[in-house]
Amino acid sequence: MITTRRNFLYLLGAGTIVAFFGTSTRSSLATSVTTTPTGVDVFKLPRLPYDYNALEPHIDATTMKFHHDKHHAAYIKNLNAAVNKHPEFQTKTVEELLISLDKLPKDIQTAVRNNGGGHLNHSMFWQIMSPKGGGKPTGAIASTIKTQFGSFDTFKSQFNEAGTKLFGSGWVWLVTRNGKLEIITTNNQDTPISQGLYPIMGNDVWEHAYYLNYQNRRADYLSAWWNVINWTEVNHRFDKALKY
Ligand code: MN3
Repeated sequence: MITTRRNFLYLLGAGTIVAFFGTSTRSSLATSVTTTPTGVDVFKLPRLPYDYNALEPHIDATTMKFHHDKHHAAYIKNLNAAVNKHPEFQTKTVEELLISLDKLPKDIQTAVRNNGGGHLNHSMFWQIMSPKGGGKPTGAIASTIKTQFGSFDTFKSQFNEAGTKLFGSGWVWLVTRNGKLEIITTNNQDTPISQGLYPIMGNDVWEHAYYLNYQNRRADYLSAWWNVINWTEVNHRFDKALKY
């Protein structure tokens, strides 16, 4: 399941998808002048960049398989169904849709918020984990965490505490606000980019992310998750965050 489609996963844009899947999609969209659903699904499920069992023992293969193949796939399906109702939005990237939710037709705002958010959040999630991950942070994110939180351990415990205290389903994030690192949480599939904040990294604390292996022990899952963090990718996203 190794993929070299890093940019594909990262950009998630309709245009990018067309680049990989050929131009027939774009041609049919370009000639579509009615609001009739075209039946063309522009958003595609990105491939996992590693095998389902690659993150064991921290995240088990069954959880990964259901999480990616069922949950993420459902967000894609529902996002496509939403934009297919208004084909003029099929050319937007998922980020563009989520940044301007209030500009979308009322009848698809909630569906795009939930399912576009689910697509974007999970696409990031697969990338910021790696079977070769874990350990202490590296590069610029390491020094910035040390400067702003005092130590990696302090940062990690604040991040875990935020994730543990989040009631119900949602995400815990590291974002930048005015150039400074900040830990925030969002409910459901809400994404920081809808608040104008770029997510450097985020952990999924929906029960579907951990319940098979950890049952109700969300704190144990949050602790174990650091063993699979891909600091190279986190640094890449930190760089983007500073320019966002
Ligand atoms: Mn999830």
